[in-house]
Amino acid sequence: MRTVYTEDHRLQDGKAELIDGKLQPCFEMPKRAEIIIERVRDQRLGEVVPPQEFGQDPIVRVHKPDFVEFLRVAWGDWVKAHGTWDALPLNWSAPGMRRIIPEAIDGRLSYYSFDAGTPITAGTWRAITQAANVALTGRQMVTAGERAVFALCRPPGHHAGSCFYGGYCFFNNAAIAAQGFRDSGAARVAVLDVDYHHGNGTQEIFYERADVLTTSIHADPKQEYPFFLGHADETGAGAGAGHHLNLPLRWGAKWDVYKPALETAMRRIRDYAPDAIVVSLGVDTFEEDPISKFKLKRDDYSRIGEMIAGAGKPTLFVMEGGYAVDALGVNVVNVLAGFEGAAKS
Ligand code: OKP
Ligand code: ZN
Repeated sequence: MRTVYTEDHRLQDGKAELIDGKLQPCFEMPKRAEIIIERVRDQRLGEVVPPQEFGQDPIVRVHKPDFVEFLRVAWGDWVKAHGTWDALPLNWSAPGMRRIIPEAIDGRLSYYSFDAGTPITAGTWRAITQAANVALTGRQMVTAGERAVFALCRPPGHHAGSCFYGGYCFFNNAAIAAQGFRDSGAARVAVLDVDYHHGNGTQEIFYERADVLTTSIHADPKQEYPFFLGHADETGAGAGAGHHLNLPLRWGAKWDVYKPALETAMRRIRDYAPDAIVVSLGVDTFEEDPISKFKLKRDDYSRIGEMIAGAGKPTLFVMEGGYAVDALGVNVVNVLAGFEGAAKS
């Protein structure tokens, strides 16, 4: 399996996030992707190729133009107002307040975000457009006939919606790729999100559409971030009714409860008969993850890869979360190698 990768991800290197009541060093750090690419190379998973440039057109297919433009200018506007420390929002519009786009940069950060864990920095724009290019390049390779490709995106994307950022995510790389498959001839695309956190952005983007089936296995939003979406009764709306599947699991979930949930998701994906599958690949379900509370082990990731291969569809893996940095390369490559082993047999 080939990997798409660029060192430009290093340009997203935030100083701090607000977590557990403290400003702490960002868990979402450049080291994450570096550990993963090192393991990809050590294990000889396959060739590593750089992304091509696709411009803003495929991004505005899933994100609103005013949101994209905000991200493009946010750092410059922030520096004018406050200097070169990272940009973080401080308050949000509560029910009863109004959604009028503020002029001041502080207000626009608030308007377009949903948490204080996602700093905008000098290199954010380049890093996030390149992460989208990584996903789009992988999409193109799969469309051209590769059985599977790994898009080593960083920063991640699945919390970012049509007009909001948060949860370390700015552009929804997986959604941009899924839309890219549609725009290059795929009639139906399935998204499988195995990150520990609910992919609220991906759900929001495709919620009223039947041409992209979205499925997510994640920590129950009654217990876990992002809290306000990801419940089992959210199944799609309008034309998309019945085309979303949430499989929330309680804190402490081990392979014995994770496996049947993944079987359920894969059954739904098989029934949908998609032309391609996009996997939002988070490995923060790992037992040693510092911000998560599932208990998967290293070998479980090989099984996840095998089960995804069982669908027999062209597959694009898009990197999302995973913060146990030392084990990140092993766990991610276990999924990919597990997939390849099963795809061959
Ligand atoms: C991004 B991805 C948990 C605080 C959560 C944000 C987590 C973003 C995860 N105590 N802070 O889904 O891996
Ligand atoms: Zn996550």
